[in-house]
Amino acid sequence: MPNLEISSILDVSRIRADFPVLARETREGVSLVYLDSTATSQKPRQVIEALADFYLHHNANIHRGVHTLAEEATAAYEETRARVARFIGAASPKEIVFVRNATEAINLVVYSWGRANLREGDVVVLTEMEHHANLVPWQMLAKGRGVKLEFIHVRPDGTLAMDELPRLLALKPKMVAVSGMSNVTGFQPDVAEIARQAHDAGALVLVDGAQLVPHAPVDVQALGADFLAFSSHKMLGPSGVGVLYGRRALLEAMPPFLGGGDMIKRVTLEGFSANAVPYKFEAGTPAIAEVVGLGAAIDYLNAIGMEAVHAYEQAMARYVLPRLQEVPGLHLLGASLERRGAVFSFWIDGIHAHDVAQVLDYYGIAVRAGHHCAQPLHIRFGVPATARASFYIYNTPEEADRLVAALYKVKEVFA
Ligand code: 7TS
Repeated sequence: MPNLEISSILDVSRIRADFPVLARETREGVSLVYLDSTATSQKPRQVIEALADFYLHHNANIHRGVHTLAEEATAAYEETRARVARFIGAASPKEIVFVRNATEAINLVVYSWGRANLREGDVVVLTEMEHHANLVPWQMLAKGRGVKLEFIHVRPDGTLAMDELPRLLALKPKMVAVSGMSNVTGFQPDVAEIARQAHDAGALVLVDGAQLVPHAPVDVQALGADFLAFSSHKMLGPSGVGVLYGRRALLEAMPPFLGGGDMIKRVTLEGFSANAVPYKFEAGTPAIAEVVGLGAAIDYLNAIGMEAVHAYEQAMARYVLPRLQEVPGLHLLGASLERRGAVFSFWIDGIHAHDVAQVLDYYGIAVRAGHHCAQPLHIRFGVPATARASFYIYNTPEEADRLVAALYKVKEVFA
C-alpha cells in the first residue's frame, strides 16, 4: 500500500533516478534495499559528475598558483566554503574549516581548544549516547590532565535525561559536547535548549552534527553551537571531507592543530607565524575535488529543501517504528517517537545481530550490525550488538515493508 502522507512530502522516484547504485541487485540476484545511510549515504549522479568535472577540466592545487587551472580550482574550493557557511547559517566563510571528517573536526577542537583551555579539575559534559568520535578524543585529553568528564544519561526510551543537566551545569563545565542526532537511536536532542542552559552556565557548546546536518535544517546561530562537526560522506557528498564550524573569535584564539604548508604566514628556521582563519587549520593539500563534490551535494539537498528532508524522515519514522515493534521478540534500542530521525537499532531475542544482518543481506537488505561506535550506549542497554536500519531521502515505505517481511523470515530461519 503506497503511503499517501509520506509520498506527498518528496518525489522519491525522481530522487532515486539520480542514484544509479540503488537500481542494482545484490549477489543473491535480489534488488538492493540500502538501509545503511547512517554509516555512509549513497551519492547522486550530480555529485559524481561534479567530481569528474573537476578532475577532467579544472584539476590543480589551490592557493599556490597564478595559472588558470590553479585559480579555477581555488575559486571552486572557496566558493564551496561560502556555500557550506550559508547551508548551516554561519556568519562568515572564515568560520568553515575543511578537514577529513567529523572525527577530525572534533579532534581539532579537543587538541587545539582543549589543550589551550582545559586544566586539572575542569569539567566537560558529554552524553551517554555519543559516538566514539565525540568521546574517545575527550578521554584521551582528560587522562593525564585531570579533566573530568560528566555525562547526561539516556532514558530507557532512548531520550536524554535532560533533568540531569542543571546538576551537571552547576559543576561549571568549560564545554558541553553533544550529538545533534544519535547514530543508534535516531534521537535528536533539543540542542538549542542544551546550548541555552550551557551558555548561561558559562560553558561552550560543541555539536556533533555528523547525523544532524544530513537530516535536518541546521542554523548554527539559532542552535547556539560554538562548534559544529560533520562529514560530507553522510550527506550525499564524497568521503574524505569533513567540516568544522567554529565561531570566528574562538577559532582566532585557538592555536593551530596540524603544522605544514598553507597554515603559515611566514616561516624561518627559528619559527613560524600562523595564517589567518580558516587557513590556520588547513595544513597541507586538502581533498579539493571532494570539497567541490560536497558543494554539489549541498546544492542537491537545497533543491529538495532540508525542511522536506526532515519531514520525510519523520514520516518514515512514524511508518517504520510501529511495524518493527510488531515483530515478536524484537526490541528497539530507543523506541520513542519524540524528536527522532529514521534510524532503528534493534535486537531479536535469541538471535545474534550479525546473524540478523546476514539473513537480511540474503533478501537484498543492507543493514549494519555491531555497536555502531557507540559502545557505552549498548552497555547501558545491556546488549553487545544491535542490527541497525537507517533510512534517507531515497528510501521508500515499500522498502520498509521488505525489511519487516524479511525480519519475519529471520525469525523462521532461527526458530
Ligand atoms: N558522530 C556521529 C554521530 C556519527 O554517527 C559518526 C559516524 C561520527 C561522528 C564519525 O563520522 P566520521 O565521518 O568521522 O566517521 N557514524 C558511523 C556509523 O554510525 N556507522 O559508521 C559510521
